[in-house]
Amino acid sequence: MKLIVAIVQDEDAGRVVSELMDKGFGVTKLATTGGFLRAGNTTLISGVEDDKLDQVIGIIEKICKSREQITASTAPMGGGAAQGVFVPYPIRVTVGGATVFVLEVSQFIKV
Ligand code: 2BA
Repeated sequence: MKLIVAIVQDEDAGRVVSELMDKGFGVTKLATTGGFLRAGNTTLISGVEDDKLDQVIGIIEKICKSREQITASTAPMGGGAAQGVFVPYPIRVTVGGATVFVLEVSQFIKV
């Protein structure tokens, strides 16, 4: 058995959950925050039998689109009086698709 941990964009999460549920997979949705953008994203966890792994990854791949986001970055100004002054400026980053980790499950227990 595998545990899939998929970090997806909030916009895609609802559709991924619906499709996984429709196909009979269990899934848990967690509200998370990305370390770089400090913006909300969604982490989905799903335990699946080994032979279903490709099917679940296929669903995530099909629904999750990469998008460009504008975020504020800072760079120090030049020398002189401006030295040490940080000015925010917009930068464009491409955010996943989905970032997916697949972990081996040693035990699956429901009590
Ligand atoms: P964030 O950390 O908010 O990152 C959002 C996007 O910003 C990233 O998209 C990437 O395109 C860009 N980015 C991240 N760090 C950067 C840096 N140091 N310099 C320039 N651009 C940078 P994705 O790679 O698609 O990641 C989307 C989200 O997936 C991340 O949100 C984070 O929550 C998670 N993630 C990505 N890699 C991870 C990892 N190795 N471990 C745990 N979580 C990860």
